[in-house]
Amino acid sequence: MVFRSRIGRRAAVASALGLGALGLVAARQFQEQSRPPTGSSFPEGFRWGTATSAFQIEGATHEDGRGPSIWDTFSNLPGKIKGGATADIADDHYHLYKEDVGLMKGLGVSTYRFSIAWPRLFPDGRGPLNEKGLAFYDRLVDELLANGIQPYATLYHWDLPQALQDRGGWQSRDTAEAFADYAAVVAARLGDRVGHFFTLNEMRTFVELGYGGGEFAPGLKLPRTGLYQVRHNAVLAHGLAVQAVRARGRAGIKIGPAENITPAFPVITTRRNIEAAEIATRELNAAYLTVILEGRYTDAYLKAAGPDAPRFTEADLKTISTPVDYVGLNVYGPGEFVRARQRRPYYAEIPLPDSYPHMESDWITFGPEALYWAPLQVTKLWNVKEIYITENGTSSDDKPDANGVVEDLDRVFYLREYLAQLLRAIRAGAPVRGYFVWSLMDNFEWLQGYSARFGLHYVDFKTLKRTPKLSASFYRKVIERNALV
Ligand code: IFM
Repeated sequence: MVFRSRIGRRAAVASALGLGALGLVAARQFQEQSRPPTGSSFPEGFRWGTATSAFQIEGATHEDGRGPSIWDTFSNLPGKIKGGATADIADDHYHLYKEDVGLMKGLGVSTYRFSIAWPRLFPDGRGPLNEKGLAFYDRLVDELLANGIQPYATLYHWDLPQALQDRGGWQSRDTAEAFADYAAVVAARLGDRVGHFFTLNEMRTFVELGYGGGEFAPGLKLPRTGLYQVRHNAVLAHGLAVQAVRARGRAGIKIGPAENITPAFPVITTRRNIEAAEIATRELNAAYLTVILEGRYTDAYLKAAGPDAPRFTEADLKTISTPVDYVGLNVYGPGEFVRARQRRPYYAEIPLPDSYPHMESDWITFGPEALYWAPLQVTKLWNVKEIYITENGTSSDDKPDANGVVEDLDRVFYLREYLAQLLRAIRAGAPVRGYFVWSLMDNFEWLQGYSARFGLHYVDFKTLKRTPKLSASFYRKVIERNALV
């Protein structure tokens, strides 16, 4: 069949599907869903990068005056981490950072997202700055810039100074204030060269697992009231840090959150289901992105909290929703599938079965459309003008073969499928400015220790030798052409 015009095409699809005039909308959505992106180029100036975090790669946990973090304490408890691993050496990036910047150069990335270890700068959480700790980030930033790579720094990637946990941790509002003081110092000292910051990485993960389920550091299982308050303190810390960085950094400095959004997918892309998925995404993220971007907790969130709702003031909500320059999204897979329904909450969740296809790490459900729906929903729900995909990737267990080649086809295909959906989102109007693969190299993967490998580079943890995997050459080509290959 030859379609002569877009309208003609829609009408033809509608009629082929047996739909009347009202079916035109559905038919258009049907077409949009099934149409692959035409052309494969990303927008000019699109930022390609890789991401890491301090605790997962740096090692040198006792060096140059660094204080212990909650993850040092936790990972040293027997039975917490697979194989009894600790991050004392990790990738030894603290000493090998020049080599690692070389790996980035090899990929051709224009940006690098790393995190700053709060306990390196303030071993006690507050108090005098440890200059030696800061000097490491001076060296790293200078090395990146000398190689033409723009640093994007995350202020908190879960390594809370143990001293602060001992004084109440994220259960206490003081921690949010201490975080802002630390952020101000970072902005004042690194902000002349670092133009982009992220506040807290994945609030949902460190709060829910660290203070709710107890699986992550500091290993607490707080009652509901405590957990609601920790969530509030985390978003408050985000808002206070945005203000502190703006107050102390140079003019034009940019900052936003890096959150692992839980995106809801429409089970079938009818208009009603698409709208239901947006409503669901807003509710599923009520404690984090929603309150940050709206300055209020949703009615449903407060109703569900009941007497356990956090204590907060109007002033807190204003601080939490201080306008951000962009939103960072860590996206690995679908959150929930939803279908529209006529009565509140106007959506029905269809939980993913345990047997839903997943990658080597079972929590990474394979759902490339997450990179379509998440940025589009964030754009539409909150009128966000700039988005970064601050993490996306998968683990795989591929090892070097006899010729030293690491053929991580799973990762290559995963990245390709997800990037195709990201391109679709950009075509549909999502203002995505950059993308960071998690991760530059294999590293300390929290509870999994060194057994889950997310890197584009294979790391032999005995010799610390880094070897580019097949996915590194795939990514290099994508970057070189600024297009899917
Ligand atoms: O390694 C983690 C990272 O620290 C936070 N986001 C998910 C990654 C893979 O599990």
